[in-house]
Amino acid sequence: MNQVDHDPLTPHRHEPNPAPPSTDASFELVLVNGRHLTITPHTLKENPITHLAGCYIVSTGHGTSGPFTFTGTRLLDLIQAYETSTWTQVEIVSADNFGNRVLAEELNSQTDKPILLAYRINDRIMTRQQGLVRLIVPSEKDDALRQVKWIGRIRIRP
Ligand SMILES: Nc1nc2c(c(=O)[nH]1)N[C@H]1C(S)=C(S)[C@@H](COP(=O)(O)O)O[C@H]1N2
Ligand SMILES: [Mo]
Repeated sequence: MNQVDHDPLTPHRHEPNPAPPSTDASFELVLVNGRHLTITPHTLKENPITHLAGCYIVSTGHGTSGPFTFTGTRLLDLIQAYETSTWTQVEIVSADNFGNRVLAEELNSQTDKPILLAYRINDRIMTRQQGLVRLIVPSEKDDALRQVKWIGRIRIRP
């Protein structure tokens, strides 16, 4: 299968890419009206800080590790900080074309274990190798298929 031609938002196989696609941890946020914003880890830190304890990385490549405490910005907080239009879902895609779709219902129903854009792990700055900026979906049970490392673009859909 040619990964470049593969739709990044359809189910993946567990073939984790171990190597960051670039050194730059900033990503694009695409709003419903088509506007593109650049979000850096520094920008994320201007939003409310959320900690998520007791998380595991059930990695197909490195085995299971954890528990970890991830720290970052709630995906919902980022959307609410910039998006003024009505939206139903969000696409999160890495620079190496690995992606995940998150629905508004999921974001609105997870209040004590929120979906996070993590930039710290166990209270240390997450390295680029570790996935900076890394999506954490606490409810997922599918061996880290939703833990998008190296987020490259977040697109909000109407
Ligand atoms: N950008 C990106 N994120 C990804 C992957 C990938 O290939 N690319 N693989 C996923 C899968 S299937 C797993 S098991 C974990 C592995 O995480 P680790 O490399 O930190 O162990 O990353 C997830 N996130
Ligand atoms: Mo995986």
